[in-house]
Amino acid sequence: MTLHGLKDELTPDAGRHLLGVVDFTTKSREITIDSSCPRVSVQLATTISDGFSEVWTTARPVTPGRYGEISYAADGEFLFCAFHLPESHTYADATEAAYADALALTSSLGYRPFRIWHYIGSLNDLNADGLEVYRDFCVGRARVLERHGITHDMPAATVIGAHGGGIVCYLLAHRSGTQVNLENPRQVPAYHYPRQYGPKAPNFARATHLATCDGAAFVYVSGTAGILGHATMHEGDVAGQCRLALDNIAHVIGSGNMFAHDIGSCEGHALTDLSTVKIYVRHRADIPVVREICDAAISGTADVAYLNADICRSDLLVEVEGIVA
Ligand code: 3EB
Repeated sequence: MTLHGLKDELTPDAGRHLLGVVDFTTKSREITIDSSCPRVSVQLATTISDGFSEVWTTARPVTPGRYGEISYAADGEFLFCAFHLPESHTYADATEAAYADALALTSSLGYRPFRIWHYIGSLNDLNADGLEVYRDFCVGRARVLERHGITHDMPAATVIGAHGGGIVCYLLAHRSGTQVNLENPRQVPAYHYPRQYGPKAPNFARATHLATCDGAAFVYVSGTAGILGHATMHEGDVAGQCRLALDNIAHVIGSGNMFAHDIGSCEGHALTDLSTVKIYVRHRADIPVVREICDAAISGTADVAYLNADICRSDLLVEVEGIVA
């Protein structure tokens, strides 16, 4: 995956094929399938020049398709799929239906999801029933997973606020790699969060290790915040939360945690091994202090994007996700 400036037409490098494109831009648009793969837009830029595209490519030719409301493309080994739910007063039912379709599509084609992103407008606002939109979304997701008997062992994920446009969800899945979903012993698994955070707990892993059929290995790190146990730490202190989020990531990708998860082939990683990073900052004015802390911790050659966005708990000020490639 690479991050590029926004362009109408994207040309993959020689020998590569586009699998999916996500534009972080000023307007939410319907998902299109042009130049043979889905193109998704997330309303998270303030000006066109702030915008960028997240571009997923593969070495194999890609076939696109639609399944109900889901747009997808697949190359026989990797699959990218996405859906968009329009702005609504409640989301649980629509989330349940679309998630069910996404899971049905991936499993019927023989793929297993290894990384999921969700961008949700008005994330911390209350819905028509007085439930926070994030918690409303969690109810819909939990219902599908319960129906499939999935209690844990979900892949890495992100849920972040968008500046508008309902819910956009996209995921990556693989067919014959080896996937291990990682927890962080310093953090309570999300599916065990107590009821104070909402009627249905979230369900995602802290990271996913993927050894591909081509012999490559990746760690996809979930959106990670300043949480220890299940509690938000450093309330009101964006620098403290940012350092803790980075510590949490260092712990998840480090050798001790790899060993604890029986990933024998992996010697563990450090923050400087992250090659692509997205950093979400609740208050735009906090971006410089977050940037100073992250730039000192992350490699200068990494692709790093800073976005002004809402985060799942209203007391969280910063969240960091990334990929070790
Ligand atoms: C947290 O650790 C912060 O609901 O799928 C991060 C990543 C968060 C994914 C999700 C939520 C989710 O609880 C919030």
